[in-house]
Amino acid sequence: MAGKPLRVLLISANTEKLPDPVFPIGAAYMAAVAVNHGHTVETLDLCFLDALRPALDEKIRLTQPDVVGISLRNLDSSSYPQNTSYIDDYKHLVGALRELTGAPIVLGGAGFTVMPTTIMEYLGAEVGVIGEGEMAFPWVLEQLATGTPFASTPQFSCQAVNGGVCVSPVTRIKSLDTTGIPMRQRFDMNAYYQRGGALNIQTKRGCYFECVFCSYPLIEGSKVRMRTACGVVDEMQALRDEFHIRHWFFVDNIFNMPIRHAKDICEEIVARRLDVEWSGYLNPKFMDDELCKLMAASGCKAIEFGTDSGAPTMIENLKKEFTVDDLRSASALCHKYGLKFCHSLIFGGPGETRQTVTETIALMDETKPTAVIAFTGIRVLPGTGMVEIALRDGQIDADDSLLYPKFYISPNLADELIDQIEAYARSHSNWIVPGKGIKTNIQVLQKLRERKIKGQLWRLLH
Ligand code: B12
Repeated sequence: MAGKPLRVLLISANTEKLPDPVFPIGAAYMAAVAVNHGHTVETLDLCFLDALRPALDEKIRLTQPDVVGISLRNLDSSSYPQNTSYIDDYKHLVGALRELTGAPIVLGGAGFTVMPTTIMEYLGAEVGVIGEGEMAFPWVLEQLATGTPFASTPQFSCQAVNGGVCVSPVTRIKSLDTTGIPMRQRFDMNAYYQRGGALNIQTKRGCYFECVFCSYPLIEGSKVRMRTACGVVDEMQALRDEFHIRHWFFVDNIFNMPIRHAKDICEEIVARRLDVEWSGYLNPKFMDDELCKLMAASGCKAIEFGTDSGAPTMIENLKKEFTVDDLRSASALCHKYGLKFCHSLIFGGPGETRQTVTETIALMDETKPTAVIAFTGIRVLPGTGMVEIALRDGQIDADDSLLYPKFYISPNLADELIDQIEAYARSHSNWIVPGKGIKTNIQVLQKLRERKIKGQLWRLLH
């Protein structure tokens, strides 16, 4: 390490508790990387705080940080019409930090990466790290420790924004087995395990699909990079042995693609008789008998399919690369192996009509998922294909920063769609509609967690 070791304060700014509080795995990765580069790291998690200011005052007083890193996971709840934007809370946090310390602020995280320059302009930080932080964060710390001005190098590109700088690695990490594992102990694992029902773990990064609304390839790249099954299961085993963590969520964009990698992970869990339970996002196309059998044997208790629509026209319009038959056969395999599953839907995309809505609902009736999570309206994110479509259909302005959420709803339907979905969900007890607060009552969910129920709560629906 060049320069003196820095005192780094890492703040996880996420306070969202729906559908569950999720462990700040990105910030835990950053804690590990900073410590491994010789810095000292203190953390502050805003998720379960009653009040920000007293906790922040105390933390700054005790740690006297040289640098403050803030992990920004979410911009908003992405649900419509009921929506929560977190941007003003982040502004408030940065304002409070400015009153308490002169330490430079480094922003990072998935939410930040979705619109880095806009956030830099709004929050006014010294540095923002775009994308994965394992290479860039230590470099940023080194520049700060040595007082070196930020300038692009062959490894990092630097862009001046609003008096600060956005740093992005020129290439993504090739071998994820060398990045180190998250330093989870720096956050309250137990609180998340009790109140969120699981911890999270990553087996790969990247997504090579191009769904029209989706930011995943922008955040993690379009090339899929995988960890070895052995490395992943070592991580699970260590947490099981030391902290009795048995419930996991695989945070991969798509757990079962490549399908061979998913099978390797399941086989490794089975071979070690790990006795864990897990869930994750899956794609209906990459499902076969062998995988489902292995998933069931390795403790898979719940599958979330990123289905989005069950109507052939909409599947095409959203640029999803599977078919209605894939949805049928994936659902049938889940029934065969007793795997609880949910279809996550987004109604109102480009070209949605009453007819396509009816087709999707009919497919839900036919495939009989344990639960359906229905979003109405698409949160338009910069850099995705939705920007052009929303501009074309007059739903956003060309100069809209999209910092506060704008939702696209097919002009064929508008608000009538929300009423239709709401009415359907109210008469079908396995439908969850976040934008209408249907089955998202946080007190009810928390009561279930108090009864020590682990895993995905939608599994309990009928
Ligand atoms: C898995 C996932 C979920 C799972 C989480 C399960 C769990 N137990 O963890 C579930 C389904 C529950 C979920 C729910 C939600 N999610 Co989600 N989710 C994801 C997903 C696919 C992966 C997140 C993840 O864990 N990545 C792995 C970690 C290691 O990566 P990371 O946190 O980004 O950290 C890296 C970098 O960002 C960086 N970094 C992170 N912090 C910092 C800090 C500093 C200082 C630095 C330098 C770098 C840095 O380095 C890290 C390591 O490389 C992302 C999409 C994506 N590909 O990122 C969406 C994503 C994070 N989710 C999103 C949203 C909106 C939500 C919900 C609000 C949606 C909803 N209404 O249900 C909720 C909120 C839940 C909550 N309580 O916060 C958005 C957030 C952006 C936005 N649009 O606002 C994303 C980006 C998807 C999108 N639509 O664009 N989600």
